[in-house]
Amino acid sequence: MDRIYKILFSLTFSFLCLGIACAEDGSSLWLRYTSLDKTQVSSDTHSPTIAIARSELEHYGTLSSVKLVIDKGLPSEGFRIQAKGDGAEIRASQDIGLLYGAYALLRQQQTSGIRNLRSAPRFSLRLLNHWDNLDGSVERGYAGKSLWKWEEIDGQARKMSRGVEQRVVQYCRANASLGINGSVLNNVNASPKILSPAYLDKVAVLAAAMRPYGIRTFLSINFASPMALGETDTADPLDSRVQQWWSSKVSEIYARIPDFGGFLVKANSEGQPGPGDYGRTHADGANMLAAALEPYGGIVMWRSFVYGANHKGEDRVKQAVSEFLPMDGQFRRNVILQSKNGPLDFQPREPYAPIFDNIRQTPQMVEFQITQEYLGQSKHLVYLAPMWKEFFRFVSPHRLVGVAGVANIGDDPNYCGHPFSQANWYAFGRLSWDPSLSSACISQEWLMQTFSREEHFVASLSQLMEGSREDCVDYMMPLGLHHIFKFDHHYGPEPDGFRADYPIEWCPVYYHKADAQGIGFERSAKGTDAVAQYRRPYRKRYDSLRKCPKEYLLWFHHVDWDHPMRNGKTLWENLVAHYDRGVSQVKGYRSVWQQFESLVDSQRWQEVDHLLELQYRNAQEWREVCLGYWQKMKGE
Ligand code: GCW
Repeated sequence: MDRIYKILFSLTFSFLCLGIACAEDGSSLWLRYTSLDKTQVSSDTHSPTIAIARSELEHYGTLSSVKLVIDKGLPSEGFRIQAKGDGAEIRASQDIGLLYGAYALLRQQQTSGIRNLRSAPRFSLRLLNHWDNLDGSVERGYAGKSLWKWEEIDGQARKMSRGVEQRVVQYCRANASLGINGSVLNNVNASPKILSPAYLDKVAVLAAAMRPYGIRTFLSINFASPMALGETDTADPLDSRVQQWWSSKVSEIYARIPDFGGFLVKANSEGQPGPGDYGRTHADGANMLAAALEPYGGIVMWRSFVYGANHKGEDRVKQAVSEFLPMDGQFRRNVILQSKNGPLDFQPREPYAPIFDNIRQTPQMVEFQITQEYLGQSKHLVYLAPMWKEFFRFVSPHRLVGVAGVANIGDDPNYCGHPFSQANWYAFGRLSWDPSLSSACISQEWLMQTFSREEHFVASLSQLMEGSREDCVDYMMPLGLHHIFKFDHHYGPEPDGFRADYPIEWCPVYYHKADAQGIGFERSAKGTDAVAQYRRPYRKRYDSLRKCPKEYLLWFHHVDWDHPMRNGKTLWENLVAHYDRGVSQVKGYRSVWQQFESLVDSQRWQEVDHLLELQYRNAQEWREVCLGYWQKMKGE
């Protein structure tokens, strides 16, 4: 009897364990290491960062020993891994390099197996931009509320509650595992209150948690802060009281956060205040802040996303170059111009932003959007690495000092909403370290660590992910169409969108210009001449209706519905074919996913399965609404 009970007990116990193992909520991200407590780690120096490297390796390493060695000959932040018998040696010139090396070793362990590797980051600034508001909401966030729990200020500002701390630590581990080295904590539509002492105390607590993981803290600022906080009666950057205010504010920040990174600024854009309010230029504004930050080594990241101000009426995609080109050369050395990858606004597809061709003397950063504002939010499986790789085909990483990614992170259990949206955080981090990695290699790594190493699974899902961005372009807005989203939330289709009380640049009809004859925005020399902002050979190529790549066709040209395209079919037939292709691709996602039910834990499997069904229904809606509307415009 006893024995039977024992067997029964152990069976129930194993089922329970299995149950627990099955119930994954995604909170482990790609760091699903098994605790083995096997590896002996030695190092010749000690620091909080090295302590983290040691603990990660001691708990999760499979090798018998790992030696951590400081080697000043290696590049900044880089590392070298050398396999040695049943152990390995990690060398780096700084502590943070050793931590990066430790995570790289754990990644190898979960994917390719341990091998010798030398690695160093391509960009010195690899930042997440959080559009988090002080009321806890996240602008364009689809994964819950802000991870920072801004409500815990005042009495609570000096420490984080336990639950928050655990989530923040997991966030830091995830970032350090990719090499992300900075976080802008708050929305670019910034509240002046972020610079008040209570919030700065809170920021200092977050900064302290992030510091050992090599993550520097940055803030977005509101240009009118001194005035909004009631401390000056102007925010004119050339006014000495304003300059003085910023200098002392900056010194207040550095007193709390000695390694503070600097400011990100959205000024005179979409209603935000800026130097233009006082007849001053963006350079005047940026330089005033840069002067305050300079003594501490801080930087200003000034966004070029401005339209509707000084160049009102001009084709929106031309306005950044029109505004900033005349100022190139006027910025202080610690100012970086930060521009979105495309000239409009994070559309599923845009040509690259020509500001990267035009600005020569000011350091530049690219801003990608990890959160899928215009790509199905956290409801559609759309893997963004192919889009970012496409950008780097046109803009060489050598022209940039950094990359910023608008984060898709919130307080949802799995941080990102859709389980596959985690792949976009992962891919952003990997590409910010090494933009030459292929998007397929990144998705394979991610799949192996996040779900399963089973070969068929990895091959099938990585292929699906690889095509998902193009599929999204097809079911939403193929052939260069853009911005035909529903007002404001930007989730579904609204090609007929027009509201007289909105700026025209927010109305879909401004962008597609469909009429009885054809569709598309004429940006060739015959139209707004936006093509003139591009370098050769793109300028000519985009200007010519015949030579323009079909993926940008309706971005640069207004084309007749019956225009014969290279494949012998008319524009209209091609449009229909693209929408059909997009929808049928997404239909296929679910059958692929259903083959792997037994391989994936049930919670995440079901979540993805439901979302894929929703994505299919949404794709059908996009096709029906858009084709129906175009047909009406054609007069059918
Ligand atoms: O894409 C638009 C978004 C706004 C955003 C703005 C920007 C933060 O719809 O939500 O504001 O761009 O990038 O400044």
